[in-house]
Amino acid sequence: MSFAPIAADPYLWPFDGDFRAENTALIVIDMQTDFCGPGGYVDAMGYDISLTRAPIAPIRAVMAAARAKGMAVIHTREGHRPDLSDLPANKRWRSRQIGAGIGDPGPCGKILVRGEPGWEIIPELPPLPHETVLDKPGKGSFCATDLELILRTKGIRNLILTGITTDVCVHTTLREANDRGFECLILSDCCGATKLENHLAALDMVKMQGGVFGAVATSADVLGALG
Ligand code: C5J
Repeated sequence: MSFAPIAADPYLWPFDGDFRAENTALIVIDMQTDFCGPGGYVDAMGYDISLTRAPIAPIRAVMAAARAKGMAVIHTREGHRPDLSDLPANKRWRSRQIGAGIGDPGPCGKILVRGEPGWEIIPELPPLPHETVLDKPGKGSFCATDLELILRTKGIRNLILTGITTDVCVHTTLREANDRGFECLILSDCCGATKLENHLAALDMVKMQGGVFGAVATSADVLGALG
């Protein structure tokens, strides 16, 4: 199934007009309680979770449309093994500086640890049983995961990126994907950051140099294209 290209900024996306359900995936990054729920990691650090919760409703709408068209939906979760053997000492040390030590107990269980309540994907955006859920120990979704193999095996070339946080895990994934030749579109209202300025700056960076990392659009643009 083919779709009309999206009037994204700074170019009509995808670059060559080849936008099909079969060659495109919707990536939903780290919509976990630790990043947008009360008592989670971001909340424990003292940030305003209304910023990281803002994308929930737009993501739900895009996810429903993508599923209806048979597009792959891939979910990621940032988190560490319960024995913390994949948690770099500097990552743990830094998180403790801000009072939310990764691996330490909190209101939602051990922070960013696999299997703990805070690490779960939020109930508003549940993956379907057949959808890929990718566990990653870092910020980028390609580092220490099989994401690239999965995408190449499915014949996916276009990525529509959503999730949190815009400036950290979404941006790292976007950069990793772009360097691997994937054609990326980031949806501005389907992402959020712990600081609004960082969200806006991260979106702006995508558009430099003719679209150095891809292009930016909104959920309405994608919903319009998918019909
Ligand atoms: C962070 C993420 N911010 N999902 N993770 O530590 O962006």
